[in-house]
Amino acid sequence: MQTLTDVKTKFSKETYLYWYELMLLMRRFEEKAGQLYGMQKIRGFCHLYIGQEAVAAGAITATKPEDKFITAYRDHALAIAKGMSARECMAELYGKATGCSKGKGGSMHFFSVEHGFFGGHGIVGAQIGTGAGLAFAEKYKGTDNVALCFFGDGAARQGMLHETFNMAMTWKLPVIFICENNKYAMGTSVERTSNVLDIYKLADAYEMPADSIDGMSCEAVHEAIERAVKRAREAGGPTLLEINTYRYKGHSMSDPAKYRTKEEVEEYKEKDPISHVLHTILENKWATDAEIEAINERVKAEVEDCVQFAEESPWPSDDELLKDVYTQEDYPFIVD
Ligand SMILES: Cc1ncc(C[n+]2csc(CCOP(=O)(O)OP(=O)(O)O)c2C)c(N)n1
Ligand SMILES: [Mg+2]
Repeated sequence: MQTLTDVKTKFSKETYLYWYELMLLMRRFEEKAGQLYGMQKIRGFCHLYIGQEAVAAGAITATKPEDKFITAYRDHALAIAKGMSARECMAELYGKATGCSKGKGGSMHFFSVEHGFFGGHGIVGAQIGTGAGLAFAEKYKGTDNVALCFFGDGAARQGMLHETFNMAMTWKLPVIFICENNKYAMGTSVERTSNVLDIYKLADAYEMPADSIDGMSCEAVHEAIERAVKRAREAGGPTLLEINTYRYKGHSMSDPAKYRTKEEVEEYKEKDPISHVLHTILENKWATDAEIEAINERVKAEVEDCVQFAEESPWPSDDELLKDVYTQEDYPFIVD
């Protein structure tokens, strides 16, 4: 895949080709993860991002590598967007020692300080406060880096959001709050969780700039995040973006998704971001069918490679059990 610096020209041919390959990798990686889950190669929780890829793709081209990302448990695609390898991500799903969290976090807890990816969090809404903390650190250190803090429509109903919005505005922190409104929190629709259905309006109480965005469009996501990032870098403080998106699959692997109709799912699939980007590439004759096929093959090979890597990787050794957990430092006698 091209490097990020190659695609900075806004909406050039290179940008579209980058979006296409990146989103295809996210999707094929997760389709494979879904299959492997069925084969019990992957266990525990597993939440797929399929359908929401344009949010991650637009976010990455609108930011720089030094910016920090944090999200909830639906974290595979954002980690890949941040440049984490398919190998370290698949190995983490397998629970292997070569995984990005040494095989101890699993699907919900991808993490890489090196890539500016700060998780992967299972407690709904907890990462909203931590995301503001990441932004505080950047401001404290005097960098112009920003933090992108992703959370769901369900998380937007948590008290954590209000306390964080208050402090983030008071301190004008360089944080962009990104609510990925995929219409459901597990099986509960947005309409059943609040009187306020336009989540971006929650920012009004804190006089925080906010916008509502089409999350099936990489272009719209990129432009909105770019505006918010510019404001944050120039010490203008936070922004809330409600990005309207949709997950094609169930909440997690054990969700039969009976709370929505097939028609509703089909309606969103018509706006599929990968098909849309491919269509734009072909319409503009920016790539031949053979060139697209070469990208498809490259992605397929990368996914096959990461599965083989995960299969062949070792399990964490026994002495890893009490490393990187509070117990070791707080209660050192446990190790003896
Ligand atoms: C504090 C807390 N309450 C409840 C749960 C159980 N839970 C896990 S995911 C989820 C739904 C969250 O939905 P949303 O924020 O919209 O994110 P999405 O899954 O749609 O990406 C809930 C209630 C939890 N993990 N943490
Ligand atoms: Mg949701």
